Amino acid sequence: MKNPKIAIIMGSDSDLPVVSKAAEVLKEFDVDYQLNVISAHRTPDKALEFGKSAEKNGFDVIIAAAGKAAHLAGVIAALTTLPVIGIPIKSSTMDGLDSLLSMVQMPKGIPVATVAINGAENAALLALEILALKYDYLSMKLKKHRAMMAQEVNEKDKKIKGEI
Ligand code: RP5
Repeated sequence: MKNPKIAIIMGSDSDLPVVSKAAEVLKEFDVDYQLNVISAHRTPDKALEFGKSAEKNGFDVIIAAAGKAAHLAGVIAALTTLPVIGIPIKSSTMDGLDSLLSMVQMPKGIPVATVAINGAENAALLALEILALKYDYLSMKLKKHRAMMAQEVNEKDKKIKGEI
């Protein structure tokens, strides 16, 4: 079986500070990813080419981040049957609500799994959960990750009791 591969695309390099958090999660899980800046509005031909060839290029899941009139995830989802996870990026004027609504309100037939505004870590984790259906070792790693999170919460619980 080939190694899992995720595409992370973003509308602008100004999205990178948020998007890089998804890349960090994938690094932690040792999963390959490819990062690209592709704009549905400013480089429509590149978006079209990427979406049409994503499956042939060996990607399993696509994470698409965009802000403002955030159409990138929806446009890519229209061009492929690979799962597309959208990250609405918080823009300066409307706090990301514009991006969220542009991304989440897809017409029936073309789903985009939209995470929270700036929810890059969850986008990566959701991509890993999708991949874990096919790759058992990722399912095991995800279970360990959940157990670690629970342990951290329990430690915080103990700590605050000692403080008051
Ligand atoms: C969107 O417009 C991008 O995804 C970005 O969030 C926003 C602003 O882009 P820049 O003007 O900073 O390039 O297409």
